[in-house]
Amino acid sequence: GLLLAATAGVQAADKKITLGFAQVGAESEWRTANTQSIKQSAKEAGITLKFSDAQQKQENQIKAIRSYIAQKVDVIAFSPVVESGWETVLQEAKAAKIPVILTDRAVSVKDDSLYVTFIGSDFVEEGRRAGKWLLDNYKGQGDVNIVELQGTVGSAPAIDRKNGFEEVIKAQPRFKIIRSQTGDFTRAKGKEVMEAFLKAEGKKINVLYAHNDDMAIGAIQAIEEAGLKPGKDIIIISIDAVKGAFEAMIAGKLNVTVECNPQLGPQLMEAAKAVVAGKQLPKRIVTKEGVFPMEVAAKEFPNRKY
Ligand code: GYE
Repeated sequence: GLLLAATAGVQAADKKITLGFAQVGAESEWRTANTQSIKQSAKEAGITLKFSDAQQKQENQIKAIRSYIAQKVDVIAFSPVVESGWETVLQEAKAAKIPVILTDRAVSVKDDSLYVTFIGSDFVEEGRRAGKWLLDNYKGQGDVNIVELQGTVGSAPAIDRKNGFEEVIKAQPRFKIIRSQTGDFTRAKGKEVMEAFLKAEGKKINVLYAHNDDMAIGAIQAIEEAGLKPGKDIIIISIDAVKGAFEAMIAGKLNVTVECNPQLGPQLMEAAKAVVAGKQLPKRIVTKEGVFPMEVAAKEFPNRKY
């Protein structure tokens, strides 16, 4: 009896975990680094990973999650493209007794028993840091006209980064957001929307706040094509701190980037193992991040991992 029980225990501990992960897409440098982190750390943790790319469409993510339920994976994890509209599929996972871990982006659901934990950044705080950098470092006098490139409509980082930034700049009424539109977190869209901003407002624009580096990098191109100097004629603030942003800062074209760490893989694998082992997890696991202005870019660049 004892021996049998011990063997059963060993088998349970050794059983390979299968994790189904529904990724947002491949829209940015951040996302590419995030996907790499998840694949790499699954391998290192000995977890079998089923991975799908939703091409930034919620319906594709829902389909992927349903297929993971049908395949009876041990754990489902996903980075929800938008905040709302998840109740039904999360209830299906719960009914199938498959635990769900959220990574990177949050959902808005009334019943928080629909997921085990949410691992990711504090996007409101990132927006505040961007706003604080602006208030502390802006040199010019008079009104400050800001244009904003928002992330994907309805996504947690777009909503939160907007709110955090506005909360801080409200303290000084001369800082005004004169235009705000989505660039869907991509370079191509960031460039396109910045072109429209420049057409409408021209030299009135003092500052660009982009919800991610890729959109800022796209916008830098638009600004140069309009004959203006990015980083000088227009002060540029963005979020993520990917390598492309460091290159732009070293070239003097981007003024600051607020860090958002995409390397969530190791924490996710740890959480997946813990939940399968029946351990309790905190409802919220926050990642640690910094702020990098242009002046430190060259020195920091060799240390960057994504
Ligand atoms: O900032 C952006 C990506 O959800 C934090 O998504 C992530 C955001 C990131 O496309 O570059």
